[in-house]
Amino acid sequence: MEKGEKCLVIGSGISGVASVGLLEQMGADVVLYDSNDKLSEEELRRKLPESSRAACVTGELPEEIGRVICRAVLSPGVPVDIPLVNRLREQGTEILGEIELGYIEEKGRVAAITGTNGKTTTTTLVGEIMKAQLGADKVFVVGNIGNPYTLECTKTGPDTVTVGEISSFQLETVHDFRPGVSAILNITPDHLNRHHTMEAYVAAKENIAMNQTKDDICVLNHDNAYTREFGARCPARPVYFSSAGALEEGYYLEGGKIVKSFAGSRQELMDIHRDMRLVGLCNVENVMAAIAIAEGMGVPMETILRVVRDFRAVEHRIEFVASKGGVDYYNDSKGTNPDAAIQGIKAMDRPTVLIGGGYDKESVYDEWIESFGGKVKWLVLIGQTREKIAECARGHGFQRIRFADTFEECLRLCTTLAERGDAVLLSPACASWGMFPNYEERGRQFKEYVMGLE
Ligand code: UMA
Repeated sequence: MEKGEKCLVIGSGISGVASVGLLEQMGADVVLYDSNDKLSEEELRRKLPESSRAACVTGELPEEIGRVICRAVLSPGVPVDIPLVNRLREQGTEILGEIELGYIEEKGRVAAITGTNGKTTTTTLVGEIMKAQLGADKVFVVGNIGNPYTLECTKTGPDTVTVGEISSFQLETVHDFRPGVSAILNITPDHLNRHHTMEAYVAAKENIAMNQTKDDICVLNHDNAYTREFGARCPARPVYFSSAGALEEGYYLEGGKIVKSFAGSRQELMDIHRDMRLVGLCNVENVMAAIAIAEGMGVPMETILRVVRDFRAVEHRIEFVASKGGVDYYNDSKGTNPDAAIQGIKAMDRPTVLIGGGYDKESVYDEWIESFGGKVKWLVLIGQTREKIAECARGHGFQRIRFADTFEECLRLCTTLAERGDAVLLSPACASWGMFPNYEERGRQFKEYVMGLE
């Protein structure tokens, strides 16, 4: 980058603020812009370190600023087809995402994980495995997990590994990003309000491998039609995992054991009941993917299995909170789409009072409702989608529905409805936006409430 190059950062969340820092280190002349006109320029300024010389703009971006911009860095939450981005693209401004910006400064090896569900657990587990091999100071766990790549990339070196959880939003704006090992854990409908079509969503996910070659590895789920089919045309060498049946080549679940099979040699790696602390079939898949990714990164199997055996659930993902009054409370706030929420229900082994609803991502809820299978005794609905979900549930013959206007009212209602021996599960099948800044806050409020119960 040329010194003094005019760069625009769109979005003043954690990615935007970190991007400003990196661009300034690279010598750019930066404008931090946020389209939210409720934010003042002062508020944007306060998000930046005092040393920053970036200009801050909110609301409408004045045309004279837009005209002189050479590069625009998009935060993940900024759609690539909004009028401002279209205008910049048309005038020849280079458009890149925060992940691509971070990758420009990457000097080590990279493993990158995407998928509709399981990304956070798999990324965290791969991060732990890499740390066990290389030491914590040589591993950076970044991306959608909540740690911007642009905050860590300048610390990388030839002996470091970056493990990235990369969302479809982030993959829309990569150009040269090339992980040595990539993974697409699964693809089911999500974020269709942003990507508009399933084709566009799938294409964004596949971008994770677009610069890979046969020297690289792409770990794929053999049980998912989208990812299985991608293996045939993937530029990297595909390595499959499956929880549905034996594979000639790959990692699979058979008779409660995770098995590795390559070149005619079959090795039983672990017993999922005895050797794993994570619950649910989705987590068996996450573990198999993590094993495949870590092996692809050159970690000895002995180290991998040692870390897997000790690894516990990630916060907000089917996380057991506490047992109060004979009722078990589970926080699955990260169940932000129907498919993830189905995994939450599957992991329950008792009558369950389920909290659902939230921000409308134009999801379809039929399969989620069908997965209730007599286990869900009450569905307590909150947020923008509550009417839509209720209508869908009634259509499937499920009538035990209650509405709550606030999260607090919802939680009190759940405690009243749940009887000794039941579970209360927060697994809303929707994003938290509208009622909470993010799913973490929704999960935290749930846990705080539960811990405050007698
Ligand atoms: N904004 C604009 N113009 C727009 C849209 C947004 O100016 O057109 C502004 C908003 O007013 C706001 C800012 O952009 O001030 C927010 O930017 P952002 O939404 O990109 O949020 P960040 O804080 O930078 O967090 C992002 C990811 N957020 C999203 O993808 C929505 C975080 O993922 C991620 O952890 C973080 O970068 C670090 O990489 C969260 C998420 O919800 C967890 N991800 C989705 C998911 O997991 O389902 C994809």
